[in-house]
Amino acid sequence: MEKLILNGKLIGREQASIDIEDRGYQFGDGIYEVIRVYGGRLFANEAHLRRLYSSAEKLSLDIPYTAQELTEQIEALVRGNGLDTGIVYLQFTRGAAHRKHSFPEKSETVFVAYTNELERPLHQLEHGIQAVLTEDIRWLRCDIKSLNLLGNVLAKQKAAENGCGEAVQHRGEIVTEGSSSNVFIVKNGELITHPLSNLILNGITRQVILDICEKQQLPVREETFTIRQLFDADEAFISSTTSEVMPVVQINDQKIGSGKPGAVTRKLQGYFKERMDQLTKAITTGPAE
Ligand code: DCS
Repeated sequence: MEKLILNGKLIGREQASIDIEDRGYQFGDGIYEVIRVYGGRLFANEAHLRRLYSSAEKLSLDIPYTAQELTEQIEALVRGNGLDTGIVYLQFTRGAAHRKHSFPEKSETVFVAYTNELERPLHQLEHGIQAVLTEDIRWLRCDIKSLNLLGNVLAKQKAAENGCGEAVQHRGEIVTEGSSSNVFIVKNGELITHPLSNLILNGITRQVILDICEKQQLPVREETFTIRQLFDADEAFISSTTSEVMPVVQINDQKIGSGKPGAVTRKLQGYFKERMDQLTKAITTGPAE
């Protein structure tokens, strides 16, 4: 039977139940993470947990486990479900209490984690995706990975209705991020991506890409760019846990660059794959514990 974690216990999915007055359910009062699993291993787990604790702190939400304890629980879940390639979804809410907006005096964090099988999107990674442009109507704390995702949901729905894989959001002239991804452009060999602020999520894939760029001495600017710069770019791509380094070859009716995944994007995909391979290789060649 498929297993999940409910408040620290590994149980069968059918055994799990959540109070209808859970504040996650009623207010979206909670946070989440999506961690990639390749070859049964957690990719960039430490960075995800760092962001999780940061989101929790910004919402005064208690996480009653250390990073070490959480990692052990998640690894046991992945093993228990025999997951090879997929994701782990983690969610923490402020728990159940009689419905009132302000924080309840007494409530206990409710923690749920489950796994899903999910293959790498190889076809799209090879050919790229199309995107639509949409106004960023979200709140002003997009740095918090909160359960309040209606703005993101509506943006992604617009993409789906237009047969596109992602919606690229903008505030005024400035491109912020995708509905569930960060956005990069390449111009004259240089990468540009929105700087960290309250307007975007500090994407873990974004962090990995910036680290790769530093190691490989690829020039990057963490600066805002405009819609016009996006359309004039040589290349564009989005980054996320599930999409990795995903070329964007067309936005609305306009091709980006040649209309094919660009050379810098390809190069980054290669380096990104190396990081994945390092992780999975560690299973067979890593030191025994
Ligand atoms: N920006 C937003 C709004 C996101 O929702 C995500 C990922 C990102 C950027 C990229 O962050 P990561 O590189 O850390 O994934 N959203 C997760 C989600 O909701 N599903 O998959 C990833």
